[in-house]
Amino acid sequence: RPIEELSIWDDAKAMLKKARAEGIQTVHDRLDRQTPHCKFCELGTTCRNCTMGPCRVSEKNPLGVCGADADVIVARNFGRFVAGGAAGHSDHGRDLIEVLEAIVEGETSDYKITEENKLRAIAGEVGIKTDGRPTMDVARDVMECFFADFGSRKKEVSFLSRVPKVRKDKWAGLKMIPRGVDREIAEMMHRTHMGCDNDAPNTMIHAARTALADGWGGSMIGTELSDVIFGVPTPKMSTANLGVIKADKVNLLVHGHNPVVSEMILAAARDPELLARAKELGATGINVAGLCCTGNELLMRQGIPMAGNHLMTELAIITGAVEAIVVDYQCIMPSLVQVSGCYHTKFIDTANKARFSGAIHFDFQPKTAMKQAREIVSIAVEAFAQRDAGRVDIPCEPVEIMTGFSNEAVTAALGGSLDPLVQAIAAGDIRGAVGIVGCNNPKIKQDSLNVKLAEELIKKDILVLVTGCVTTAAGKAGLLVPDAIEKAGPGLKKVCGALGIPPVLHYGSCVDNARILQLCAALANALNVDISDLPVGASSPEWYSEKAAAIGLYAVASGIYTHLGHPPNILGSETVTNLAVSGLEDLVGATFFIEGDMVKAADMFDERIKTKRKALGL
Ligand code: BF8
Ligand code: SF4
Repeated sequence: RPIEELSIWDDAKAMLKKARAEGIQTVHDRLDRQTPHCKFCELGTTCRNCTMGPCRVSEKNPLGVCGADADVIVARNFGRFVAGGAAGHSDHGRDLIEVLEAIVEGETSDYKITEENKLRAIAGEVGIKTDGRPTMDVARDVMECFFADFGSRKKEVSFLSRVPKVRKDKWAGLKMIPRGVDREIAEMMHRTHMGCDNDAPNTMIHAARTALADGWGGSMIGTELSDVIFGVPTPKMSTANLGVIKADKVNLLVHGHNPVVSEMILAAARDPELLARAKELGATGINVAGLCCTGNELLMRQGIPMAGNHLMTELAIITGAVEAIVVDYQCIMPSLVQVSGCYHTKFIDTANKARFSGAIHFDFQPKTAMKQAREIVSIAVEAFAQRDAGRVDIPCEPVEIMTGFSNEAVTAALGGSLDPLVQAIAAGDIRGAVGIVGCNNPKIKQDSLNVKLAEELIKKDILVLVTGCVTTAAGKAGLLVPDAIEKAGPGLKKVCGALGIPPVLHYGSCVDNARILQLCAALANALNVDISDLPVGASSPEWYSEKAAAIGLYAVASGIYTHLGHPPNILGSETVTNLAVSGLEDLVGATFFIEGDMVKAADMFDERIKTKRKALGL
């Protein structure tokens, strides 16, 4: 495909040209070679769950060897897909509990409890006594409580304390209450073994339960403990695009998801000794910039610059100015090792559960975190000497962005409560809110849909919250600065203008979609309604990952009308497809809708918001 069709961004296009000139393969080249994809896999009608198969079912051949039909096969595949995503987010959450454990057990001094107040607030919410108790005692109980949320001894995960009662009752009636994170994921695997759950709607209900265990369990724990350990995000300015990579500095990119590694790398990069060594080698400093979600985590809390989102990860290395790329896990294309190998770039992995052949490996542990982080930064610094200045091309100047919108920060900006927001919604200045979340997908012109939908929604006085890879998209489009109110409708312009905030708020990484869930629950509780009564929505226009599917499903199951730019691989089953795009409405008060045209998608949200406002008497 011509480069013009691959991305809306000049920095991406310049680097794609450079890649082609230098003979470096990218994700786009590989997609072209993989196209056309297998039709059965696209429809979800292929099954590899046992060795009587693999089977592919169709009109001509409607049953697998065991007798499973398209409905059963599609539901099972989708269920496992969602379980994969829930496992990713939740295992990330568990890693934060393990860091808390290391703090509580006195095994690390590299990590600390930074936000005692937040720790105590969370403890209160999950029923742990805090009055007059030492912080470490409270922390230990929080740790035990969250570890237990992963198991099977509880009737429900702890943060269901945040969910409006009507919603919980709805879930209870559907057997959709998430009991334990690992339990629901394991049960999903069990149900989809040959000869278990052979009723597609029933499998889909459990898929929703698994997703809820992610949203209100694993992800929420991940977000909340990250805040406790690394700080609650507050509004601040930063910059984005490939221009954040600096020709005169040692550039170290952090990529992946968990702030446990990247926070330490950032701290180590401020070490005066390492800085002195960088200067000795001719650099003016050490520049830590972010990619994808671990970038979002550091952006929200520390204001580091963002080099790019998912489809920029290969391209960032192609600038030729990256000394090291340090990864933890998730969404890290294995091709980055090869692309790094085309330059002086060191590719460093840090998690035993996410190793990359050909990488420099560190088994990163809380006990030794700072020491290891220093070694890693030192590798980056030494690599500066090997940089080939002739191959460096940094294609643009960075753009400004505003970040750091945690619920705590928003509440503080509103003067201590959500009431002003409720009033702005009631008055119709803010007609509703939509979270635009998720990824890039090389099948879609990079960020074309992410940006377009945000622009269309703010015009209609619909507040937009962004997380994950949509962040950099919105940022590069100039939507994450207060001046972007000029692109918003009159009501949104008035409210955001008065507060000095953008009409598109950066709410964090993908696990931080839990912040949006919490906000919705708080608004519903304030109005004494269900989440499905709110004039809100969610969207993932360019999604690709299992995690995005889990997010979409927990949003819908929580009562949030959710848009996808393209369907998951479920179209081979009418039963499953109909359930997703209409049947769930009766069960959970929301559905998915699939729409590739963002003007139409924005209109759909508009209609939905109108209906919901009317029902609320607004
Ligand atoms: O968790 S948005 S491409 S980086 S999956 Fe991945 Fe998608 Fe980016 Fe973050 Ni989320
Ligand atoms: Fe085929 Fe059934 Fe085995 Fe799947 S579980 S591979 S449909 S025989």
